[in-house]
Amino acid sequence: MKATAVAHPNLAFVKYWGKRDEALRLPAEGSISMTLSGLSVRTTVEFQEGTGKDDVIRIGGEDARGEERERVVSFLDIARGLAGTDLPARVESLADFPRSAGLASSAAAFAALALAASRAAGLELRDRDLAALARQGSGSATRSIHGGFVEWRRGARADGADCHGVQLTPPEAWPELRLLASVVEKVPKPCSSTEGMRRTAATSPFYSEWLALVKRDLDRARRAIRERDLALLGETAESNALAMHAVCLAAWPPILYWSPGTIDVVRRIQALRADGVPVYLSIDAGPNVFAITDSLHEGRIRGALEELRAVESVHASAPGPGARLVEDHVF
Ligand code: 2P0
Repeated sequence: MKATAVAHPNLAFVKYWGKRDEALRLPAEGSISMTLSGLSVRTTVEFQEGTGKDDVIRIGGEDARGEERERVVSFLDIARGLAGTDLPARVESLADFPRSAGLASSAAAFAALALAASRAAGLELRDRDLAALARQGSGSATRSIHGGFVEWRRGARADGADCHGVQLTPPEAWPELRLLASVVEKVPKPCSSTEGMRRTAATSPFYSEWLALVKRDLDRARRAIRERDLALLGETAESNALAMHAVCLAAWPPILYWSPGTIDVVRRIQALRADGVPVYLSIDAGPNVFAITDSLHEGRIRGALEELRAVESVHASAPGPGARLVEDHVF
C-alpha cells in the first residue's frame, strides 16, 4: 500500500480565476495550460495499520501544520472514501525547487498526491477520474495530471464528473516552445488564490466581462496550439494574464500580487518584443513573471532577464510530461 508519483507545475495561458462551486473546486470557466518540464514534485504515500490514527504529512522535509496540513488530510479523506479504507497515511513530498519561490507548487503537489494516494489505496483510476480527483485538492492540479498542452473543461454537471483536465496535444507536438520563469523578490502575498478568486467574483465590477473574455481566449489559445502559432498564443496569454490582474485590482479590498521587480521584468519583455524578439509574458497569483518564447530566442531572453537586479533566478521549461508513477520512493 505504498506508491510514489512525480508531477510538474503548469502555467495557464488562459487563466482559471473564479469558481462555480467552492467545495468541489469547479471553475466558472475553462482554462488552458502547458505542463512545465524542468520543475518537479515527488510524493510517496503509504497507508498503514499500527501507526496511530493520525496521518503523518511531511512537505519539503518538515511536518506540515495548520491549514496546509488540513488541506492534505481533507484530500486524503476523499481518496480514502473512493477506496473504501480508513487507514491513516504517511505522506512525504519533495520539490526540486524552493517552495518559497512561488512557482505554482500546489498544482504539481496535488497532481502527484492524487496519483500516489490513489495507487497506494489500491485504486487504478482512469485518467479523467484521476484528474477529477486532483482537482479537489487544488483546481489547477487537474491540468498537471497530463503532459503537454492541457485544457481544463468547465463541465456542466453539478457533481464535477465532467470537470477535469484533458490533453489537447502531447509535449512532442511543440517541443520548441519555452517558458522562462523569472523569480523576483517577494512582497507579502495579499491573499491566497482561493480567497482572491472568491473576492474577485463577489466584488470586482469587471468579473462578468472577465468570464466573457476567457471564453473568447479559450478559442484563440486552442487555435494557437493547434497551429503552433507563437504570436497568437503569446498575445492571448499576455492579454489574458493582464486582464486577470486588472479584475483583481478592481476588487475590494483590492488585490495586487505584483512587486516592483514584476514591473521591471514586464517592461524588459515588452522592450525586447518592440525590438523584434518574439516574446510574451504571463503572471500568476504572485510576483513572478513567465516569458513565453521559442528555443531559438531562449538564450537572448535569459541573458536580458538575468541582467535585471530584481531577478533572483530564471528557470526554463519546455512542454513536459504528465504525472506518473516512479519506483524511487521518498521514504
Ligand atoms: C491558473 N491560478 O489558471 C490560475 C491563475 C493562479 C493564477 O489556478 O482554489 O491554487 O485551490 O482551486 O489551483 C491557482 O489556483 O486554486 C491558479 P484553488 P489554485 O493557474
